[in-house]
Amino acid sequence: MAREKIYSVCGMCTVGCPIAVDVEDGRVVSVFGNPHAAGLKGALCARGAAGPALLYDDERPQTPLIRAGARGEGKWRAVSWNEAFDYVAGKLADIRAKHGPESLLLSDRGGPFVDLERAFLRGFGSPNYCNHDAACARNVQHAAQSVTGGGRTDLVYDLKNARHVVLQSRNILEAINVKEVNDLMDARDAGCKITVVDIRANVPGAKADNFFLLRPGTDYAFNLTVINVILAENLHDRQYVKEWFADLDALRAFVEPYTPEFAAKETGVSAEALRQFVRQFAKAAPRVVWHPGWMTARYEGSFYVSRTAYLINALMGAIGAKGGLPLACKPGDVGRKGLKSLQELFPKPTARRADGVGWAEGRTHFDAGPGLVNLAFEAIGSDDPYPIRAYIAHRHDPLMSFPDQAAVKKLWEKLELLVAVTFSWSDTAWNADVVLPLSTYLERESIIAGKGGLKPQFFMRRRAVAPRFNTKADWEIYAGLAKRLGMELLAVDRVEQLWERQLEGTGVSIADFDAKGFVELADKPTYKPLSFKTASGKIEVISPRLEKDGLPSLPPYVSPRRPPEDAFRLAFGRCGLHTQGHTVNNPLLFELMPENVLWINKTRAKALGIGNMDMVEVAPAAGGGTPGRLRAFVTEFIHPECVFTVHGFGHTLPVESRARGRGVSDNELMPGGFPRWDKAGGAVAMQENFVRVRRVEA
Ligand SMILES: Nc1nc2c(c(=O)[nH]1)N[C@H]1C(S)=C(S)[C@@H](COP(=O)(O)OP(=O)(O)OC[C@H]3O[C@@H](n4cnc5c(=O)[nH]c(N)nc54)[C@H](O)[C@@H]3O)O[C@H]1N2
Ligand SMILES: Nc1nc2c(c(=O)[nH]1)N[C@H]1C(S)=C(S)[C@@H](COP(=O)(O)OP(=O)(O)OC[C@H]3O[C@@H](n4cnc5c(=O)[nH]c(N)nc54)[C@H](O)[C@@H]3O)O[C@H]1N2
Ligand code: SF4
Ligand SMILES: [Mo]
Repeated sequence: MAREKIYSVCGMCTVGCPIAVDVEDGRVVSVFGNPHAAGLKGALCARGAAGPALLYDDERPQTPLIRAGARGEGKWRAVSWNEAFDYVAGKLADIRAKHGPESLLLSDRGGPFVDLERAFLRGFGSPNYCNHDAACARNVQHAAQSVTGGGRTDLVYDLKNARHVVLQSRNILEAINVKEVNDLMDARDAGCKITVVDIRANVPGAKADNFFLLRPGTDYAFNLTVINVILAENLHDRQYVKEWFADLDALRAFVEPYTPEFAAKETGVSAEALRQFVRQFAKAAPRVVWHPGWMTARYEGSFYVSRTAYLINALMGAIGAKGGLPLACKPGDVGRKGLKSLQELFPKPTARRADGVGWAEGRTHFDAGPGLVNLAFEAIGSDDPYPIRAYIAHRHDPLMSFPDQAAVKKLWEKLELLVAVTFSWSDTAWNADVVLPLSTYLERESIIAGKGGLKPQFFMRRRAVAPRFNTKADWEIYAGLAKRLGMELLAVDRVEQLWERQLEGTGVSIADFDAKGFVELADKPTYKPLSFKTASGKIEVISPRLEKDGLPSLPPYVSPRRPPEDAFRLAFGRCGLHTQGHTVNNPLLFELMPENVLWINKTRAKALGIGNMDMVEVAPAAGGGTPGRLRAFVTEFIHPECVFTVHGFGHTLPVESRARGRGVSDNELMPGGFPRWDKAGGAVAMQENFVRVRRVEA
């Protein structure tokens, strides 16, 4: 029997944990956490362990497909790769000739490997690269930039060395990054306190020293009050603040009215409990982390919740501190060279971005890198500032991840070419003109990726087994298109050609990845000295970038709208067993969790005659959308003003025999929700929707 152990990278979510894959006679028998990866402890989450079930599932696109009926009708013509490449490249060339290279939009899932598709887009001549983040963490990214000048991943959450961690809208034990979970649990064993601020008792709530059940949407009032108490009681790090704050007085004056008594009325948290908590928290400074959140595409004001979280960290002296949020090192910070960018093989496109990010009025403060894909979709619909006629959704499922499918499909009607590059079926793939099936992560290699942190590193995804079907790796897909579009530099035959180019000048060779699957660029953690890339070189309470776009740095708190008396605000989040919408049909994970349930407050349920596990119908309070049916989970541990469900269910595709018809899609309960977004943070605001719930016969 031929046995092999292959070091690679998990692809069941975008965290990308290092894995060790056991292969016997060309078959994957198990996947574990890479034992060499510090902090992982050889573990993976349930989704990571279910990777082989994805590989050996037949319910995924198995060969390139070209649409034979209307969009979304499900009629396909199976074609060879040659035909698929000729078709897509031919269409792209026509569209470029008619509308210019900027008429191509490409969006992806973000993450460590995006340099490849970005290089393709740039080689084609288009500036219109977007990632999914307008439905995820853009508010955090922009909040970090407005306070510190750097992005959210330029700071590390040093959970392992922390003494108090606040999880505000951060479900760290269910919305999993394995190393973070291990680090936090180690810290807790060593006495670290955990405070959870949430609208329901999530799993972290069960491990918390303090748990605050907030009225949904009042986090900003909570944070302003925390700042008020810190400053009123002189609990801040005075030395740090003197050195690193550009304008503390502005903050002091602004928070004055936000007393604990004010917060009590808004948030439901008692004034005394809040005061006690702030004192306890400040005692642990600077080894504290006030988590600025991750999935924050929730409210029209979520940006300011995140922004004040960063300001609280700064007041504690935690930004830059061990056990707080130290600065992430890049290769250059530890005397090494970074990977050579593939994008830079091609000249920068000259056209301005279609989403207006970086140049249009009100959008100059946004980070141009991955733009805002929701605004790019609006540009497709309006032809403003110019026509977009081709769109490649590269491992991205916008129809499942933005509110109101019908609204998004309508915007896409003008597209002459819609291509989905994906390893599983998705609503977006089903509605595409061409499906280019990607090999699963166990059947493909990726370009080399770099990761910043206290110990920056390079890591490599290797192919564990040959593809089971007629699918390809992403580098093979873009090489196939590049060949036909005259982009020689990407038209490679072997992945090593790309790897060698990436490693040029770094002093690292391909063989160096053999031992562990990754190469660390430093021997020990480096805590970099503080510096900020803001205009003042300091922490900025007043952000010139925001003000220039006519946006307040700190707007007065506005109480969130209350739902009509018989309705609820719709809240959502993660569970430990699934990734977004794309694992529901995984045979193993489906068995463990086939559908979502609706969390509903006990008192409210009683008034509606709803008992635990009763079947209920949930429908948009304003009408429209697609009402759905699911079981009620009746509990006192959710705020009465909202109901909650896990995102990603309610699949309708006939090609997913398990997931189809199980549970409810939260996105379809948000009719008219697509154009609602946070003007300061850039993300869509998906928790601004109200629903009604009634009991129905099972
Ligand atoms: N209503 C509501 N909407 C939400 C959310 C919510 O909680 N509620 N969550 C939001 C958040 S936080 C996010 S990040 C977005 C997510 O939305 P998306 O960014 O669209 O992410 P996925 O659902 O992970 O879809 C990625 C698609 O790419 C395919 N794929 C191809 N290759 C790979 C691979 O190597 N790895 C992975 N993981 N996928 C691959 C998957 O099969 C899937 O179809 O949705 C957002 N939308
Ligand atoms: N298992 C698993 N892990 C994942 C993912 C996955 O799909 N599955 N997805 C990954 C991705 S893409 C992301 S973005 C992250 C998401 O990571 P998180 O953002 O941490 O995860 P969520 O569960 O979406 O939401 C966090 C918490 O916010 C709470 N919440 C909702 N509304 C409010 C509010 O108004 N105020 C407060 N204070 N809390 C509120 C929810 O109840 C939930 O407990 O997880 C990542 N990890
Ligand atoms: S958190 Fe889980 S699914 Fe995500 S990369 Fe790590 S093991 Fe894989
Ligand atoms: Mo996300």
